[in-house]
Amino acid sequence: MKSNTICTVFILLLFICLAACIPDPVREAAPEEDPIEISQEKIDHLGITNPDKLSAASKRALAWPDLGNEWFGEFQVFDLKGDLAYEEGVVRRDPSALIYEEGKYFVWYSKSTGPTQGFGGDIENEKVFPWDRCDIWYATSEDGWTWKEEGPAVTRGAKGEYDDRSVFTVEIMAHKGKYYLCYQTVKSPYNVRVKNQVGLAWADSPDGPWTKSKEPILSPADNGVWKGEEQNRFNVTKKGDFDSHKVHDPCIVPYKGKFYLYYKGEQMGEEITFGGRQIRHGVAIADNPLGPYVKSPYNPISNSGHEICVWPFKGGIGSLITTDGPEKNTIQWAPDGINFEIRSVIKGAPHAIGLNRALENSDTEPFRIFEWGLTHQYKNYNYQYIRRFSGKRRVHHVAKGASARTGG
Ligand code: AAL
Repeated sequence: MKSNTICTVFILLLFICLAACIPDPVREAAPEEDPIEISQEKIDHLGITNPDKLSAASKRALAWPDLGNEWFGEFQVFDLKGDLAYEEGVVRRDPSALIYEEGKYFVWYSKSTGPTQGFGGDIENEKVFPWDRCDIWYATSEDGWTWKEEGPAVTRGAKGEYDDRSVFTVEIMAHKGKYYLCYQTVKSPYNVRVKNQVGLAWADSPDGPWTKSKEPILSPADNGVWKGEEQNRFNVTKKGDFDSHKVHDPCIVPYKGKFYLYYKGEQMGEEITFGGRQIRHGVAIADNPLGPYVKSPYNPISNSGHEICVWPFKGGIGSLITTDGPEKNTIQWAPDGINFEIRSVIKGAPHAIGLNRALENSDTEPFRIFEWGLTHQYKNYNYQYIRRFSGKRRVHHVAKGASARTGG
């Protein structure tokens, strides 16, 4: 062999050796999958044909936490009687939770009158939303069906105050013999870029009188940047945090010796993403009911939802997620009040639910909290009214004429 042939062969061999030693980046990037632990019982329960050939769906089913069907259920909605029955020309919406005191249920809600003109005209004098120009009213009932409207509880502030335009979407917390209402506030002028805040009022009795906080207890994040001067809420240079535009639907829950204020965030430059509007929930925590409330660094704590509907369950917090986002129509639970996981998917729940706090004491049946409560419904865009829901776990699927025991 000539010396340059020997040299070529040597170089070739060297390349082959080097190539064998260099790790294959594609192969290395795909780590070995952890083998899934599968018991015969589980395979039988899930009806898997061949455990050596698992579809993506079967892999997900095998990875599910051990859940029964106790988080799954269905809802029905009914008309109320008395003063909360539908009334032409009046908006009653966003009922608070119900509390039971001195033999009566109490509920608070947003109330306004007259139709909505919207943002097209004279926003100084007209009504831009059904929840514009609202005050917070309350009603009582002995049986939860027939209600007596008792009068206003918290009214709008004087001109120039942070709540001079509307006080609305209220929640109640009863704690150690005192009562706290938290609610959304807007200051005039109500244009599409106006920031919305949260106010608080407290009293020694559910009938008041209520003392209002001089300042809001929660405000939007201040890190979004509007683009241009035009009143357009979609035009931004920077969107900012999930709650850079509005903090809405506040609900305070006493939890682990502190006060967790759950709320919905609306973001400047909100988009429609998969599953609906970009709505996410956050939480702010205080040592005292009156605050100061400090936003959790883990916010947002949901990627979906709309009105806040939260309740204590089994040492953690349950949350009903409706309306917007990829996880809408799910019930979620967080063992620590912050890290929520999906526990069930439901057909669709009544909107703006006011939970019945008198049902809160079950630690074994998560769906019991939905036995009955209040919700609101749109008669049309101008007028909404309060109704009653009942929720039931789904435990049977039975053909006509068959019994729940034998099926068919
Ligand atoms: C409600 C709530 C908030 C919104 C509007 C009034 O159901 O989510 O209160 O601002 O709709």
